[in-house]
Amino acid sequence: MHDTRGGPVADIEEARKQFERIDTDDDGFITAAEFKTALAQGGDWNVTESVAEAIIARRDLDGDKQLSFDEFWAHLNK
Ligand SMILES: [Ca+2]
Ligand SMILES: [Ca+2]
Repeated sequence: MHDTRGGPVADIEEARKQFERIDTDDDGFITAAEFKTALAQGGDWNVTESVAEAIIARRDLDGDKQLSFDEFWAHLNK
């Protein structure tokens, strides 16, 4: 655990909650299907699975086609 104070960084607790909301099967990875569902629930019904895959691919650092929390978090901190 890091405890770095004094920088305007995103809140890791909030990020964790958001990640867990998207990761509906709780396996610790966000797939394109889970991401698409989350966006649809947020009102973005235009997102198709291939769009979700493209978004995942941009954030996917290790190329496994899923987002780990580290990848999700790294993206938030860009
Ligand atoms: Ca999952
Ligand atoms: Ca990945």
